[in-house]
Amino acid sequence: MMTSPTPTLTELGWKPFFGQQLSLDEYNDCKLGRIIEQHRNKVLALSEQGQHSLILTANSDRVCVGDWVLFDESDRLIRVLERQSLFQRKAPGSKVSTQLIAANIDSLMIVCSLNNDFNLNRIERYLAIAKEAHVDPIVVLTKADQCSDVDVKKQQVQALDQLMMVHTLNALEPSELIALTAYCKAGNTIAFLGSSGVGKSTLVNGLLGYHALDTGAIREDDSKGRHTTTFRALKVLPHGGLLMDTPGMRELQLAECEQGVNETFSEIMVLANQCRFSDCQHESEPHCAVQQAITSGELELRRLISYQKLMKEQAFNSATLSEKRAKDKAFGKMINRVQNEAKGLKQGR
Ligand SMILES: Nc1nc2c(ncn2[C@@H]2O[C@H](COP(=O)(O)OP(=O)(O)OP(=O)(O)O)[C@@H](O)[C@H]2O)c(=O)[nH]1
Ligand SMILES: [Mg+2]
Ligand SMILES: [Zn+2]
Repeated sequence: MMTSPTPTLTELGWKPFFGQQLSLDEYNDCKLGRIIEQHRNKVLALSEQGQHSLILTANSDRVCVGDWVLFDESDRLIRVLERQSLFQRKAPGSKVSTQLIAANIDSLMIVCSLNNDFNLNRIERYLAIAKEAHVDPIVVLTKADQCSDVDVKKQQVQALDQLMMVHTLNALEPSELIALTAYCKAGNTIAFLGSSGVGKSTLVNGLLGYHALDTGAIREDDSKGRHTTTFRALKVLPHGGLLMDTPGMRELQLAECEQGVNETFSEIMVLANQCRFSDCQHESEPHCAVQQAITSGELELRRLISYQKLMKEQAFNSATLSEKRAKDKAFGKMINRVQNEAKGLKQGR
């Protein structure tokens, strides 16, 4: 494997936005680094001095890959700097919380393969989290070498957003990655998200020019990936730019993503403005511009169904989250009260 000298802060993606957040004391006394790897029990930061395995406690700020962090001489985390962008989802399974996916991302590569994984509804989910984070999405359709109707599928993706960049390629063919190198500008951080087995690690290796990350063959019976990548990692490109590889996601449930969903379906927003009722649900109300657009063929029914599904999902998850936060807050207050009362008793008050 190639070893490169420790990058400078600028090469790691440092921007004035982060510098403005530092106090003079922090600037003089703290160490500064970027989270480059996040494992189940370990978080690695890279500073101009090298790698640090950070010590976190139950009270530490939540961190995720891409974060800029301050830590002390013993590598104890002090705080996380305010993020310029953040991708998050509802934590998978029955947990009521959000999961931080990646921070301070400049471009998102939504990776989807042109074999059995191809799914427009899924791409719309990723678009919603990108829009919510104000990050430009780029769609990369891999395994073009295994698909007989590449142009049809590319058109379908382009139809989701005429202004979005959509690339089709064979990720195993280095010459086909040239189109993606244009995004790899010095200091730019690019995250790769998508299902398992679509070729995220293959793309990152190809752009790096060496085998930095493990890749794994997909299952023969159903073409699904085997979840080869198990942790998120940020890799510095030799010619500038940073690439973030992530484990394939089984489910991407949206939470607190209303604006992102609305922006992803902006043509429905435009139509909805023309409905007679301002609270039109676009179901059976009279003079519904959205339903009219479906009848005339201007709007695809799939788009409306997908929009409504994602909107409901994010609203439900957001409500559950705020309910839990309210409960936690009340519980915290109760604990404080009990502790204060106990103190009072001890002191004979
Ligand atoms: N034919 C072909 N195979 C590809 C292409 N991209 C990736 N592969 C293969 O697909 C398999 C999965 O690739 P990975 O890079 O491990 O996929 P991943 O998205 O990182 O998957 P996880 O780490 O499980 O999330 C590997 O066997 C790759 O060699 C492509 O464009 N064409
Ligand atoms: Mg991988
Ligand atoms: Zn309507």
